[in-house]
Amino acid sequence: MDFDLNEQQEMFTKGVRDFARGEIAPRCAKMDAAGIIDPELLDMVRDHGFFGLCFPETYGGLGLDTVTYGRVVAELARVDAGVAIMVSVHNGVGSFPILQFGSEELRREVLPRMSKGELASFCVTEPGAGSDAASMTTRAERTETGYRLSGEKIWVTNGYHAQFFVVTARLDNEPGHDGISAFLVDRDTPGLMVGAKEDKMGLRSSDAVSLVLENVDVPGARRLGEEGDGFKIAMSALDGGRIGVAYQSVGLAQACLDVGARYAIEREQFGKPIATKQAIQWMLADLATELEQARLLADKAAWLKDQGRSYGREAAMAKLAASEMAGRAADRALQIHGGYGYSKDYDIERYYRDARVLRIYEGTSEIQRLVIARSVLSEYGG
Ligand code: COS
Repeated sequence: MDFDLNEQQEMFTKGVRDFARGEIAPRCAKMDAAGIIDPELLDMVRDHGFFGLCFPETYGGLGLDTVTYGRVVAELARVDAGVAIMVSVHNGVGSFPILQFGSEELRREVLPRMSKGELASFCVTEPGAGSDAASMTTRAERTETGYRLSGEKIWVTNGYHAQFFVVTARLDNEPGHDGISAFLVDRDTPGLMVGAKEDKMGLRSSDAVSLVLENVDVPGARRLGEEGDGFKIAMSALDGGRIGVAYQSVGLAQACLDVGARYAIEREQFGKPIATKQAIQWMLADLATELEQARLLADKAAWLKDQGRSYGREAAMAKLAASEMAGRAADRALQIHGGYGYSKDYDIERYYRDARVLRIYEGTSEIQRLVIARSVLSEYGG
């Protein structure tokens, strides 16, 4: 067993760390206040190839393995978790359905454009269909040339900038999971309306919008997989997406450890740095230990994916453990800061807000437990 990254992975990770510190860090506070990514930074992210991390080189991407990709997401999240989720959604749930289930012709048409920075998004959640994704009501009906889609999607990450929307819809009112199909919809398709951005508590450099589809005509060639495959496509995309969120959580928790430890060393009370107090040391020790546990779980899930082995259960475990850990990490690091941590003058205030959604999106902690429990019970005949 080898826990070291190879030389290329190390180099790549260091390059991303330097980019994040040099270009993203100076912009974080402003982007958080404005609730939007700095357009200049978006161009830089695009030019540096962050939107083609996981695509094979034949489609213009960098062809990274999942472990390296995870390190990239973590390094971004260590500086700005919003930028990290933008990159992660694009490379994960936004493009995986095309890479895995699109026709070769569609892949050749679309993936090079995505690699160059035309953003992708994933549209499953609806006002009445959150954790129970299969209860979606967005409709698709067959036409002479393909399909016509109508309905509403919400919490579409990247939707404000996206050119491509992976949309799931119920075909011909067929009930159940098998009634759902998946489609790739271009932004400029008549009838597709991108709604206002959510005014979110955290991850404010990343956008999430609602999407209204009114008689949106989609060519048959833009269906992903077979008719009725949409639910499974969405679920398998989420398996990979959850690895991305696990690494995002690891990166954010690392940021909490960074600022918590530094503050503890600098801050003096009772005549000494608070880092000399056991109460503070134990918080840092627990944070560092849990962070390491979560990183190992994320690496295991990513490694399984790279081996072409089944990874849904491990992805759910990694997402559950890492997102819950990031919440505790932010809470501990804020506690170490005392009253100052409650002020916007310190990064920990943003980390605390950013950490909260990790336990919710791409499947709540409760859904991860459900996925894990079903997998465990099935081993015992349950
Ligand atoms: N990959 C491939 N297929 C999968 C799958 C996966 N990860 N998970 C389930 N399926 C298949 C099942 O095998 C089943 O197939 P068959 O009908 O052929 O047996 C089918 O999909 C239905 O599965 P299941 O019965 O488990 O579906 P449920 O309605 O019970 O839903 C949960 C399962 C709750 C796990 C699912 O709805 C879920 O993940 N919800 C959370 C959604 C989410 O994460 N939303 C966030 C969106 S991004 S912000």
